[in-house]
Amino acid sequence: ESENAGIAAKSYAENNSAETIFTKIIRKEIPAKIIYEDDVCLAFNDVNPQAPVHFLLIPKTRIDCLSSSKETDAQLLGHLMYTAGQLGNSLCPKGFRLVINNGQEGCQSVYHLHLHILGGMQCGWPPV
Ligand code: D5M
Repeated sequence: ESENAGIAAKSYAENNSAETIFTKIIRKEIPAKIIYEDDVCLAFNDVNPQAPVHFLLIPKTRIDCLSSSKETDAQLLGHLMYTAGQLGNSLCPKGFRLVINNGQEGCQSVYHLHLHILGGMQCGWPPV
């Protein structure tokens, strides 16, 4: 059992160290419509928009998903949340929605933490 745990831990570590397509966007190796950038985060339009305004905000340092973030990431997470509010308000002054998909049942497909900011339309509730 401990051997299996070791294998699981290794494959998680390997998976966790793998880059995603967002790393290439951060390095400007593939194109994206970048709408904001600072030292620690980057915002760019979603390639498959689900609203008239739909962009993603990501940390430049990779965290694979929200639930794997550490307490030491709290300042970065706060900066992302604050920045989402500022960008959302400037692009969607009448309101917007913030979404973080987390893990399989959360419908996460890219394992580099990202905040979806959606707006430019009337949102509904419940969301699903
Ligand atoms: O959402 C991942 C999101 O990432 C999804 O809405 C598409 C978007 N995406 C994927 N590749 C790109 C590129 N290259 N540019 C811009 N946007 C992209 P999730 O929350 O993981 O389901």
